[in-house]
Amino acid sequence: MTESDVSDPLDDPSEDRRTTAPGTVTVGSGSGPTFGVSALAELEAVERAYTIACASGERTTARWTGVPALELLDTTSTPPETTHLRLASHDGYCVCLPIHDALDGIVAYARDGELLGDTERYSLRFLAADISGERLVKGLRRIEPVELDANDDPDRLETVTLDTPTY
Ligand SMILES: Nc1nc2c(c(=O)[nH]1)N[C@H]1C(S)=C(S)[C@@H](COP(=O)(O)O)O[C@H]1N2
Ligand SMILES: [Mo]
Repeated sequence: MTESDVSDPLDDPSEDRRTTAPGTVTVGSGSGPTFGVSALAELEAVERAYTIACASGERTTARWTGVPALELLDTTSTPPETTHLRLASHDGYCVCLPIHDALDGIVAYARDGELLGDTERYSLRFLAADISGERLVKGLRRIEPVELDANDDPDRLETVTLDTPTY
């Protein structure tokens, strides 16, 4: 398969891993607005405690600093029919959340007062309350609005099992 065979970027979650610089998040499905850590830090910050609960039983709670997903989505036009947001990572990981749940979250760049890029291999992360740890995407690369029918399965747009996890 050649690149031109990929007509719908949703068919290939890793489609633009080569073209989007690590450490930036792009909002929308096209080329539009892209934020690195310094651009995010210029926006009004929120600080919230979130617990990351893994299916294995491990739990960690920290104080995260970032920008509400809602604010970022407001920087571009989002189709009113949007039902879900697809959150994709630089490592190919990808989840699809109901828009209501996703907009309640933040794109974080710091944890317990330290830039993520100083202590982790990623610099941006999605965090939200009442979302399983599995869905709190590290190395966030893109926030993409999608429109699903009631009988469409959002899992179809997810990639949560990586052969070689990066983070
Ligand atoms: N990009 C990416 N995000 C990811 C994962 C991953 O493999 N890649 N693993 C998920 C899982 S299963 C869990 S439990 C949490 C773990 O986050 P932590 O390493 O900060 O505890 O990250 C989630 N986010
Ligand atoms: Mo996990």
